[in-house]
Amino acid sequence: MPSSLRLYFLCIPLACPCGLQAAPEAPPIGLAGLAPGFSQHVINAQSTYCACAVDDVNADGRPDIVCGAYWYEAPGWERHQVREIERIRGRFDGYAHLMLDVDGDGDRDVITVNYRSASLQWFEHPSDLTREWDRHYIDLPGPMETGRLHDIDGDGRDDILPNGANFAAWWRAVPESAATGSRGPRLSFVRQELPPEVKGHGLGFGDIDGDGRGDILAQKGWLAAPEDRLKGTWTWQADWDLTRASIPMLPQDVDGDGDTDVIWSSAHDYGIFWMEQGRDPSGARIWTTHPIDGGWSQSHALLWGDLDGDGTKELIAGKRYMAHDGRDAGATDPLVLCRYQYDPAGKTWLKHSITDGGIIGFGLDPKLEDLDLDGDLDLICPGRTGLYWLENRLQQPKANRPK
Ligand SMILES: [Ca+2]
Ligand SMILES: [Ca+2]
Ligand SMILES: [Ca+2]
Ligand SMILES: [Ca+2]
Repeated sequence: MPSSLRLYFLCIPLACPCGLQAAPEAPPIGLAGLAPGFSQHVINAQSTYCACAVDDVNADGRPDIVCGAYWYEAPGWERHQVREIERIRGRFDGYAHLMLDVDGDGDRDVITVNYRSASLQWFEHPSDLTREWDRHYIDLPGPMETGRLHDIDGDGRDDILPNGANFAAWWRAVPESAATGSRGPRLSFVRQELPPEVKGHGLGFGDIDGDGRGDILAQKGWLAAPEDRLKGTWTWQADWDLTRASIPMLPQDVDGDGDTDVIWSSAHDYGIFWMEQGRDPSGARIWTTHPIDGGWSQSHALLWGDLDGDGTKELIAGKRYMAHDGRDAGATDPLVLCRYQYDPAGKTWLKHSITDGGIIGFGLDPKLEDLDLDGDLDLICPGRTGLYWLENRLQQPKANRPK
């Protein structure tokens, strides 16, 4: 553990019942452990929010960053207030930041999925950006680890899929009639129940059985989507029983044999794995687990994308710093971010370190987006050790190009 991180570990407040307070002093930022091909940018070293989003908040053509109480204006990352954020039993609310134009006025609003307030909320992008963003409650269903947007009912519109700790449901985005002069319909969100087996730690969305419909993956199995995803019955398939799994779990055809495999990691312990889909002699679906990396712990959030620009997507994983305030296995190990490329010839994964022993973690909802619009995907990393942009140097940003 680097001495700077050890110092930070000792300084971080483990619980604070007293509401908002100043963030702890962050350690000095070093470039140690950063892989070639990336540049590290400090957006806010004092930020401790665990989710972020990328959106052109001020509509100037440059993507900005939304993270917790603030949005940061590109290209200089000037900080602007979004709202005050409640700290509940030592943690800031906001376990996912999902951008969607909820009120149909043409700008994207931010939906938050929340554990300690047990709420789904959305915050209205104001026309006057000097104002705070107004809060709207969607529902109070119970604690949620985090959540993601997916088109669950197949109507072409994203819905909300949270990872409920003690409930099983998704929220269907329903367009209401567009008001005069609006840019689109205002959305309401309608709770849709799911079989209770989907409760637990772990969540994913994708077509497991190849029928073209997105299924829902969970800690102990998956739900097969019915033809009518609103009125039909989602059928539980108890195909696996994982330790607390990542959010998301990634349904991907890893080995390119035409069926969907599942990449997942142990969110609060060591290990990243993939489960290979196959058939037993009777034709029943079976899963064979293969390790990807057992060397580091707390990879809570996984990303999937073409970071190295070779035309093939890879797994990107990062450690979530202090997921359970030091109680998880490997909680004080160095922070790491890695990408893993499947090698079909060797049937193995090639590991590439992105950062090793640095200050950057992945939190609960990091983002993979082309933040500087230069044609390559960048990593925007929120967490309890700050908010950082890892600039991908595959392409040179246009603004920095010599004239
Ligand atoms: Ca902007
Ligand atoms: Ca809006
Ligand atoms: Ca496969
Ligand atoms: Ca880029």
